[in-house]
Amino acid sequence: MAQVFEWEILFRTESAGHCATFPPLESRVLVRTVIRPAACAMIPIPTTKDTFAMAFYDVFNGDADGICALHQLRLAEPRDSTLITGVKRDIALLGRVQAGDGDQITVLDVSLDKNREALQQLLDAGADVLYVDHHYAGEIPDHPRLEALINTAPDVCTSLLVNGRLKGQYLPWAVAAAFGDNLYDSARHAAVPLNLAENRLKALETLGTCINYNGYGATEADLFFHPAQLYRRLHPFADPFQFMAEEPAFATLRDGYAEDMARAGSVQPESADDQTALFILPDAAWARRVSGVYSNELARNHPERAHALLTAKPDGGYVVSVRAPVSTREGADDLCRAFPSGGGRKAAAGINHLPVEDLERFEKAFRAAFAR
Ligand SMILES: [Mn+2]
Repeated sequence: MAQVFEWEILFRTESAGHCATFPPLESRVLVRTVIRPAACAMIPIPTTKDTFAMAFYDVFNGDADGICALHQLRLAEPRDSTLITGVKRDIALLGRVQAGDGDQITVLDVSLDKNREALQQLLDAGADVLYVDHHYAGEIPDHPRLEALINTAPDVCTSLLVNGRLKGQYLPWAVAAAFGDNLYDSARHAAVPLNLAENRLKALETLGTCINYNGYGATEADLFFHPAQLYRRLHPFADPFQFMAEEPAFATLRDGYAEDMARAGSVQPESADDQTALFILPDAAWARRVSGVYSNELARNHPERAHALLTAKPDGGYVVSVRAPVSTREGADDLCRAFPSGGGRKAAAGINHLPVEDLERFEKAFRAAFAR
């Protein structure tokens, strides 16, 4: 009689300090060894076909919306997953996932259109994908292993979509995220059932703004916290007010934000009228961090005006943030997609690299796009 032994081996790495480039945090391998009575077969041979390993990947935008979407999902359904994220503009994230049969991938707040090829490959490899997003998606693949919750309406964000899926279980985080995505009306509307005093609502606004602010930068070196690290700091707190009171990361972001915004406020516009305003910020870490949130604030303070914020890059050219007028929330995506590295949403979009020689063409296209 042959004897069969089975071991389940658990590989595990500690989660602290790990980020996107690390291997899965946990995987299980089932090894079966058969020992037969014949002398020639006394050496145990693990049979690879019995090997079983399933991995979880959480892929998310490094801004407030991406982080708060994942936070809500993982409060509801805890998972020890590999985190794949980066600076806010780093949206081609799915290509970094190496997954196969039975692996579970959750993708939050990055355009499906920009991750289409990687998504198709992962689905073909046998992975299950939950995709929640509000950016331009193009055609959504029809695949039995893909669950897509995608809504590109200008007044929703990924965290609000996740909140709907979780039936409002962690609503304060979705409210903070909506503020972070500059969806102030949506945030206040969503917050109604919470019955918050105005100062508490304002605190959620500050929280969303600060987490969002942390995501902006050319590279992770510009950021106060790697978005995966910020997510891990925040994840122990189901209550956002407790997070703000107890976690020092919040004070770091709040102070950094105030300082960077004061610097940005002293920069005069290159051009400004009733319809458009264009600013150029210098090549500096503070400018790269603050450009996105500063353009959100400009957009709110001048709701009838479109805004373009260009931040000079060290090797020439500009990173561009465009905000459509808050009164219409339209046209930013079309404008930016007319440039090779452009993309985004109707209300807020950007260009990752605008060569210096394209500056004039951009200025013209920007004014034409929002002329009334
Ligand atoms: Mn978003």
